[in-house]
Amino acid sequence: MHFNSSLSQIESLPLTGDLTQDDFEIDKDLVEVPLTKHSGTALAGDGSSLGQRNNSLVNQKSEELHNTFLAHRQERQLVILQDFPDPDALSSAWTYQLIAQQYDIKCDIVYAGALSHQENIALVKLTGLPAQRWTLQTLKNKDLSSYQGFALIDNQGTTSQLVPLVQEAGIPIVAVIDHHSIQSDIKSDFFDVRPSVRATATIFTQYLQAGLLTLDSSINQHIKCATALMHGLRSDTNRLMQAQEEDFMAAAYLSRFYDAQLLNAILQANRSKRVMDVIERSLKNRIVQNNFSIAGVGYLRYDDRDAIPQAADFLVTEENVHTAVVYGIVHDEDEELEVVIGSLRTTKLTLDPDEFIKEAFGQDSSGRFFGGGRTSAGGFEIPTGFLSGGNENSAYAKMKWEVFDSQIKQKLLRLVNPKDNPIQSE
Ligand SMILES: [Mn+2]
Repeated sequence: MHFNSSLSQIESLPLTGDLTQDDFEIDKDLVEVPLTKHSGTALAGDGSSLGQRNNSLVNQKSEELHNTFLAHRQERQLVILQDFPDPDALSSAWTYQLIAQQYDIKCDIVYAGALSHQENIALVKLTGLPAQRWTLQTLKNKDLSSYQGFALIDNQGTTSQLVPLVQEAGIPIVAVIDHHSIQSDIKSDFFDVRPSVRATATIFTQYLQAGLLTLDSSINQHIKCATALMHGLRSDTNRLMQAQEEDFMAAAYLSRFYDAQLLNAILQANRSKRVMDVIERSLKNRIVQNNFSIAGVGYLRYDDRDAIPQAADFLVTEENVHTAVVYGIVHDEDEELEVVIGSLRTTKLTLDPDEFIKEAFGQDSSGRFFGGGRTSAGGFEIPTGFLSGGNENSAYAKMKWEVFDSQIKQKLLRLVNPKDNPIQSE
């Protein structure tokens, strides 16, 4: 794929950052101007460049989001993240909250699991990012009737334990903004899911550029939010190595506002000993076949869950390996929760992690896939169901691990070595 945007097209990107809180009539016009200007080009087909088509889509989506916020003025909303939110999700949710504030919409950013990666903890602490952990227990004690809607950012509701309960409480879904492949047929007032974009932070930066919020270098919170977005964008693009034109354009815009020193401080966060131990186990246990590296790491504490993607990140750096899959059984004693969690990382451009994981593990009895992905990364979660718990009996715990380990390996190796397919050979 090559891009043919000339400098003049780059310059023609609208930077109409003039939305003000008091003047929505003018705002609407501002957002509409670039839309009419570019819509003709977008429909032209052959002659239109990628840059222009994106431009027109961004303007259209920004205007739709503006109108959605207008229609929901003065509401209170929940912004629900995946159970283990990453920098892309956290920074994008914060941006959503800041944009929504201009419409007198108050947002609470919530996640059910834990901030497990050391960089995520550093991000939240150092920027003061306003995300709250709401366990299922917290949710039960909350008065949800004060919320008039909820938004899903960097997910589509399939990776959060909170979503089914919030839906049961009758709270309508207002917005879905994500870059993962379509995971379900969820309906919302505003829907912007673009799997071709490498980071949700890119989508949000585009909203900022289209004028939904004017970043101001003299506002500390804006600097911190821009830094968080830069971190989200970098971490979802493997430090920009998998970034494409629009991600670079977004990073270029953020470079005017972000605090490089603060970003450096976030990236300097050290791994805990337990994360190092999981990486060690993944190295010991890995099997490499057909350029796939597969490692089961046994049992992990809930708070160390993020060691799994970090181990996969590490295993994929081995010579002759293009794809790494690492998985383990994660248990949370407080919540009596036990689930097999896995991460896939690939540098192979032709391997679609979403397709691979769906093909390998299939769906549960209600038709829900055990996992999915985006460009170069994917993940899965398989409940241990009736087999969960009882781990104080070490013989049982060992047997259980061996069953899950063998079953996951069989399912993966069926795709890795189509010739060894146990089903076909019968
Ligand atoms: Mn993301």
